[in-house]
Amino acid sequence: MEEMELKPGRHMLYMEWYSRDPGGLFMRVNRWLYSAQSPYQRIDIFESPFYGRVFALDGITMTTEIDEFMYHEMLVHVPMFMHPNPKKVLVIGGGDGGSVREVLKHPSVEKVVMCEIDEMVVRAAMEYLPYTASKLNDPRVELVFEDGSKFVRQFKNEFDVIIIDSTDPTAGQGGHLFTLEFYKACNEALKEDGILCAQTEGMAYDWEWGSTAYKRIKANFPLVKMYLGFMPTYPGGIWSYTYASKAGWDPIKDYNPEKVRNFKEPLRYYNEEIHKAAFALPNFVKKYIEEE
Ligand code: AAT
Repeated sequence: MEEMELKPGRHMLYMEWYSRDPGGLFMRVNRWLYSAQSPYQRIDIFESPFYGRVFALDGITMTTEIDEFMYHEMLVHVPMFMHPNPKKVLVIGGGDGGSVREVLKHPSVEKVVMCEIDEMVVRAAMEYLPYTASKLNDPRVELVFEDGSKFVRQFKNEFDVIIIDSTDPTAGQGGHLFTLEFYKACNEALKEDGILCAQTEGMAYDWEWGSTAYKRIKANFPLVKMYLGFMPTYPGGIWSYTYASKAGWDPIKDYNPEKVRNFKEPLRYYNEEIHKAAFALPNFVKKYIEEE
């Protein structure tokens, strides 16, 4: 049977309920592309007239095609530009491939290990999110399907940069990637001048998790700074990330914008000004992450 063109105006809706139940996000759905229950979580991918393809785990939006670049560029380029010569990178989580795609824009990178717990997420992304997953077949990429909190423990002094692209601590297996022990193991898996960067939730709704993650990272590294970036389809619209340096490199004082100015790959969000501005925190966020 020939497929009929779908007319606009009579769409289905997708709704995400935010934690604390204040309300949430809804989007028009044009057509559903994929739904499956993996051993870890429910996976859905649908097509929306405005947001493009949307990927959700257990009903929580992970990426949409219109704004995934904002999240992935901010999570990846801040640590990658802070490191003078990142060769070996570990991405934990990030099954859609967006973080790996951004890491590989850096010419110094020789190897990226991506440790994602759910192989079904990666297979679905390769089929239905071709741009986000576009670099997962690159020969420099090694895919590992395992709980990142266990996997990282086998390494000592191994990686230049570790990127934690995890689900929310309250969803699926994401909680393992927010513990004090996990951040300690990440510290040990990094080389002496290694850098860690983690997504640390939205400070508008999930400030307890944001501040807990920040404090736990701070307990394991000599220099730790939270920064923020726009992310329209995540709760609150502004997302937090936490940068940590084992050698104590400050993301403002020790930043070398030359590397950014000479960068050959086009970027749509990150630039020299954004790098500096992102570390300026609103008072309410500063208050949440203050030490007791
Ligand atoms: N770049 C996409 C954004 C994500 S996806 C996070 C990924 O982390 C998921 O594919 C999930 O399967 C994986 N994951 C969860 N727990 C673990 C674990 N213990 N080990 C390895 N991988 C894991 C994140 C968006 C977050 C913000 C949403 N509000």
